[in-house]
Amino acid sequence: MRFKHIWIIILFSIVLVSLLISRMYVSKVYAIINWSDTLDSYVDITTYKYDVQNYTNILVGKIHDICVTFVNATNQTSLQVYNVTANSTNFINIQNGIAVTANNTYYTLIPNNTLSFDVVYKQNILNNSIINIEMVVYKYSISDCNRDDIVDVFDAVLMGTTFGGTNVIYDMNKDGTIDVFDAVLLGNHFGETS
Ligand SMILES: [Ca+2]
Ligand SMILES: [Ca+2]
Repeated sequence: MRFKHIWIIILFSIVLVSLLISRMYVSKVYAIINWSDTLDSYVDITTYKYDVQNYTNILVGKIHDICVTFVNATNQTSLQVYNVTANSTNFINIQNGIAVTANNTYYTLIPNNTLSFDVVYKQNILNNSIINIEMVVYKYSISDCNRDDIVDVFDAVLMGTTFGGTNVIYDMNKDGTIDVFDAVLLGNHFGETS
């Protein structure tokens, strides 16, 4: 009898997790921003701030997920190493014109957060070169944990399973803890779309 109950719970959990995963990340594009940085001739310069690009989330009650993509670099043979950073987080490493890590990275930008980009590391750049970065910005309700563009019971379940944790996606009021205040906020935003 007890085994039967365990199997029912396991089956129920598998179905619930499958449903949650299948409903995640329905893309809702808010904006596409292209950034080009023209570089001058430098040789073995290891730290250099240049032409910073900023993007700020000013939407109250909304979050932005930003996907950053390295598009291409012209005059590739002159590009040895680039590091692209955002809020001090290293985003993309590029070697010889090819992104080697962290391309198509998602970054969650909460209200009043600013995303900044710049190339901060260059090496053996012999001629003028251009680096192209594409930012795809998505907009969601601050309580839409699974990013399917509706705040509903699936978001409540996700928040419940992360209760006591610190993950910024499930921490709806962005105070560093997932607790009863987030549950109240989810209640206030229930049924909301982007
Ligand atoms: Ca949702
Ligand atoms: Ca919280």
